[in-house]
Amino acid sequence: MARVASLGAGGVVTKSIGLEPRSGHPNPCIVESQHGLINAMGLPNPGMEDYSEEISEALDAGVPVMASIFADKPEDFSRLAKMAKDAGAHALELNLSCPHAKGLGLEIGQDPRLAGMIVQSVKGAGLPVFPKISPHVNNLEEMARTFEDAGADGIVAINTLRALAIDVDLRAPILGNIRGGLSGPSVKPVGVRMIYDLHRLTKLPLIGVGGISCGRDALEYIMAGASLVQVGTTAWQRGPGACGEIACELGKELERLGYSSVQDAVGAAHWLEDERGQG
Ligand code: RRO
Repeated sequence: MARVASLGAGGVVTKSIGLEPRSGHPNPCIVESQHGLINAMGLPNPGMEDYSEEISEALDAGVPVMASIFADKPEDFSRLAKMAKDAGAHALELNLSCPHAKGLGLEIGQDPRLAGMIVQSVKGAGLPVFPKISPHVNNLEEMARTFEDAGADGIVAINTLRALAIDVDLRAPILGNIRGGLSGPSVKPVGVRMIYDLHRLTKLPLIGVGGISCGRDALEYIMAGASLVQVGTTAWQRGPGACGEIACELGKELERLGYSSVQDAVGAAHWLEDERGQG
């Protein structure tokens, strides 16, 4: 995280952290294909107590650190939120969207009542709260309203898409967990569509993520309605300098189009639908 920040990222998000150490799913847990990356990591992490040290180190880089947390019930989310705050995190991302973890992530993030309770349960820590939602959520309007009512400070979209890869010689699925989540350039249109729809449903700030590999990709998310973007797969593939490079390219794209800040471009692509009166 510190290296990514020193190479130009404006902030960092941790791997999702739970209360207890967790080894994750069995190998193989990542497959690369021409369509992107399919992972079934299974939320491996050393638990919040140990991870707090990594958060402290990341803070030395001087950029905002967002702690991503996961649990299966509101009380545990609440404990994690307090621990993340004590470790110095500046904001919380709630993982309500990992597509391949039993009883966690997407399995709880599709239930608006539970998702709302989880958001409420972490507010006591006093940090800004950003639930991260799945592209498989099909009650987007209800979820957006739930997050607003529960006091979320913004929404992150999207997590990976449920996916599977088969080795035809072995006649078997490749991933140890069989099912995984697809990320990389091929998911970008799905993410841009979700941010676009969310922008029309809520005034909450939006964080766009999914398939961003250059400044132009970032600007697509921004014009759809995101005020901040995250980069995952590209940084994994190209190395820790990718975020700084994308930020540089974004600056040039904004200048080329006559924008003086990211804020000026947020939601810039909505005029067409507004004009048609289909908003
Ligand atoms: O660790 C994972 O397997 C994982 C997580 Br926490 C997530 O949110 N999304 C994903 O594709 N993989």
